This record gives sequence, structure tokens and C-alpha cells, in this order.
Amino acid sequence: TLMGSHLKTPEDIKEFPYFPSGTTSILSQCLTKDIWDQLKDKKDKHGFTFKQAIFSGSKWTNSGVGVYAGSHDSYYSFAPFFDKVIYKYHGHSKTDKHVSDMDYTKLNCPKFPADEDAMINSTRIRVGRNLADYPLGSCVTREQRLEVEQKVTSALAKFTGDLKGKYYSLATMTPAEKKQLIEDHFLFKGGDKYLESSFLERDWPEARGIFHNDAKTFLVWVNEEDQLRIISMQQGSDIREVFERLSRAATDIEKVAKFAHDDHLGYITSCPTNLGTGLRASVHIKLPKLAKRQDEFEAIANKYFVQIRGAHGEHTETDDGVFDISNLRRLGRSEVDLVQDMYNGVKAMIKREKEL
Ligand code: ADP
Ligand code: DAR
Ligand code: MG
Repeated sequence: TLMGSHLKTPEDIKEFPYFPSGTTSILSQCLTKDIWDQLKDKKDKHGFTFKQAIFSGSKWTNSGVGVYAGSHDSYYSFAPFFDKVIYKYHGHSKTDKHVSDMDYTKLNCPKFPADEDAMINSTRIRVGRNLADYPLGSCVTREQRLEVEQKVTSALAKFTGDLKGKYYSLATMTPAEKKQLIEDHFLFKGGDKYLESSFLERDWPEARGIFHNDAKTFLVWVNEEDQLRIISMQQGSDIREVFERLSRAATDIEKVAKFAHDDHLGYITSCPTNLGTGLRASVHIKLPKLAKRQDEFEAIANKYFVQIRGAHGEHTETDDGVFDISNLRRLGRSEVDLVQDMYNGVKAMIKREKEL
């Protein structure tokens, strides 16, 4: 499909962006002429422009969403637009409140029986967080990004027990070390064109890195799409153990770092799809029979509000019948509810797979 890929910078968006017929991005569904006229020359309080916010989806018209905020204030300076995006993706209206709850004892996720456990390679739960006193990744200066790295890594250096670990800067890591960490699904990939066109890859790889404990069951990505991605993961299907470790780690970090947050949007993130909890809980699961029945596979995903991704993450195709199944919802429901969403969706897929 014809993309807006001729656009080199946000200022190249001279008039209402061109979306080819068949474009389905949330940007194309929410940007109306009058919103364009209202916001086209507007900036948020950090100087982040509306055109910067919509540049990714204007350039890559095949985006699913296509918009990124430059700061907490973007969501309010560009409210006529972001309110529609947030309602479209989350069903969360202007007056709705977000209440978090990371109490893992409330989970109703009985252990998978042996035959189902055998289908699940690994479990991972992550939350996105950003520091309250800085703009978001799309708008930070080089100096600010280095300060964020310094604050986050010095907080993590104090962790003890099973959360004790080490920080590995992307700038000093060898290509072989980086390749291994990515192949083992521990480290983010660079060169994502959507992130690149949202200004999140500026000065790459400076001030980016990964903290992890020796067991690589607790990891923190620094300055990828969000300033922190706090991750708990392990082989197997013990969702409760993974969630317990994540809620403990996120709570410990929040004792020493103030996260951007408000009672309407919850935790503030670069992409509006991650607002609220910033939580994505996933399993890597083998579903070879469902893989051959895409319609049925997607029908179950839709019914249970779960998303199907490839085994190497977003925008990747799955290679060997292994799928990344995760909660779709992020905002307006608690972290416990969303882990429960993933569990319920996975149980429904397993049930169907076993019948085929
Ligand atoms: P996120 O939304 O957390 O950034 P991505 O889709 O960008 O997730 O993928 C990030 C990395 O996490 C990829 O390497 C992906 O393979 C890995 N990953 C996601 N879920 C799991 C899982 N359940 N087990 C192992 N690795 C996972
Ligand atoms: N490339 C963006 C991704 C949207 C949701 N995923 C995130 N935030 N990683 C798109 O609009 O498709
Ligand atoms: Mg990602």
C-alpha cells in the first residue's frame, strides 16, 4: 500500500495527512478535519508538536495506532485528539478513572495441568513506566535521556535478594552479546521503523541498556519505547510466580523513582495503547492446530480480549507454531484483571486446541 513514506519530517505534513483507502490505523479513524484545524500548529508545554505526535502513522499508514505522546502534557494539550484515540482503543472516556491493583494473591490462575503446561514454553509480564520529572522518550533531550539512565540504574543497583543484578549498556555491549540476548527474548531489538519515526530511537544506542538478575527472570529495559520496561519472565507456565515477582519489583522501584501518573490515565506511556497499567502479560505457547485455523484462532482472541503476536514480538511472524498470546486491554482495569484476561484467553485456546 502507498505509504506516506515520502514524509521526512513532521513539518512535511503541510495539510491534512493522506491515508490510502483501506487504512485502518486508529490515527486515521480519529483525525478529523476540524481536529486537524484545531491542533495542526499546536505544541505541548515541552514544545512537542501535534505533527510530531501523528508523524509515525502519517508516514507508515499501515500502523495499527500511529501516534505517540511527547510528554504527560501531550495527552492534555492535544486532548481533542487523544481523548478520541483513548476511547477508541480502551473504551475509556474523558471522565473515567484508572485504579491500579498489583496484588497477585487476587489472581485466580490455577496451575496448568501437566499436558497443558507442556504446551507453554515461557511466561512474561511487563509494565511500562516513565519518570514524572521528564518528558517522554520522543521529546527528551540527549542530556535528559542520560539523566534518566543514571537515575534508573543507580536505583536498580541497590536491589538485593532475587532482584539483585547488573546493568549492561547497549553502547558498550558486544554485538555477539546483544544478538544472544535478543535471540533469547531478553533484549529489545533496535531498528523498529515505527519507533524510529516516533523519535524514540534518536542518539541510539546511547543511554539504552538492560538490567537483569543472574537468573534473567527480572529485567529492566532502559530508554526503549518507555523509559522503563519492568519485566518478570521465566520458562514454564507459572503465571502467579511471574506476577508476584513483577509486582514486588515494580513496587520496590516506585519507592525510589516517581513515575508519571494521574488518576484518569493511570501510568503515562509513550504509546497511548500502554496507558493505565502499561501491563502486557504473555505466554509463548505451541498451538499448531489453531495455527491452521486463523479465523477460529482470531475469534477466540477477540472474545477473550487477547492479542496474538509472533514469537519474536510485535510485528514479527511466528516461526514454528509458537505464538505470543497476551492481554489486549491496559487501561480502566487493574493489573490483576489483565493477567486474568490473559489466563482466561489462553485456557480457552488450549481447550479448543485439544478438541481439534
Ligand atoms: P513488549 O510489548 O513487551 O515490548 P514485544 O512484542 O515488543 O513485547 O517483544 C519484546 C520481546 O519480548 C521479544 O523478544 C519477545 O519475543 C519477548 N517476549 C514476549 N513475550 C514473551 C514470553 N511470554 N516469553 C518469552 N519472550 C517473550
Ligand atoms: N507501531 C505502532 C505500535 C502500536 C502499539 N505497540 C506499541 N506501542 N509497541 C503501531 O501503530 O502499529
Ligand atoms: Mg515492544
